[in-house]
Amino acid sequence: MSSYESIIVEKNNRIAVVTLNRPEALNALNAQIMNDIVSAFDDIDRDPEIVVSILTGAGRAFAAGADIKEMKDQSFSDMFLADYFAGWDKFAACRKPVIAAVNGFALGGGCELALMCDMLIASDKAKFGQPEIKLGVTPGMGGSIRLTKAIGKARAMDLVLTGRMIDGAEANRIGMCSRLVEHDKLMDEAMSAAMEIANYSLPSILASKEMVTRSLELSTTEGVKYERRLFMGLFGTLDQKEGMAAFAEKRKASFLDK
Ligand code: CO8
Repeated sequence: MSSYESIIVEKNNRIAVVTLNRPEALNALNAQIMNDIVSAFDDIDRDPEIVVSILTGAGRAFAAGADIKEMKDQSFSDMFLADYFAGWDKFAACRKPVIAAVNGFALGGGCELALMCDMLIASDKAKFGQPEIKLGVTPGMGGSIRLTKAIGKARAMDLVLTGRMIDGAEANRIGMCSRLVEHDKLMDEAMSAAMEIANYSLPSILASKEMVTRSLELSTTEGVKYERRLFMGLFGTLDQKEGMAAFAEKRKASFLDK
């Protein structure tokens, strides 16, 4: 357990669980919560004991968006000069996988934060949406790009232009999430996925995240080349030798993260 003002971080058995903890404001993303997340994930990225994280929210929201009360009186210059919310790019650049366990409202910046994560598991109480249009603005934390890549143009336009909310079942059906579970089983499901990942070798986990993430920005030819370089690079690790030897010897691999 570590001490941050607006989040809770628990680390155990190679897994960090990070909980957004402003339930009275439905975990609205203010500067404090962003700074806490940036600092926690910087620490997680450097921590050799941690391989994978779960990000979730306390109470009835994952995060109900950027903090509207904090933003409402900002001018263009205020936003532009402060590079308001650029910290989220640091979170999105975390090299270790992050599983979003979406427990409730994931709206606006909250939906965009879930989309920055690598795997997205939704509870049947989750509600997703990009309601910024109702506030006279647009998505501003990467939603127009990540949401469109996740669910396609027509569906992204539908959410961004109408501002309507969809439930976890619909989000799962249209490919925003990879798993939908009963609310009470959300953290068990996220933890079991994290434990499965945490069994593997860190170099191949990092390479997997890197290549899938980069694939969204590269052409097929460049992406395939990039993937092959990373794949070949893993033949320089002890864990590739161990993983393949264990297969040949019909035993469980014992990885060293080396
Ligand atoms: N910001 C600040 N406070 C919030 C937010 C928010 N996004 N969402 C909820 N709260 C607060 C409420 O004001 C309320 O506080 P209080 O008790 O002091 O009045 C408390 O949380 C509980 O909320 P409600 O009473 O409204 O709860 P309901 O169950 O009635 O409604 C909803 C829940 C539907 C989720 C409702 O709270 C809501 O519509 N919230 C706003 C959702 C929204 O519009 N989100 C998008 C925000 S804009 C955004 O995210 C842009 C991202 C890009 C920024 C990039 C900058 C560069």
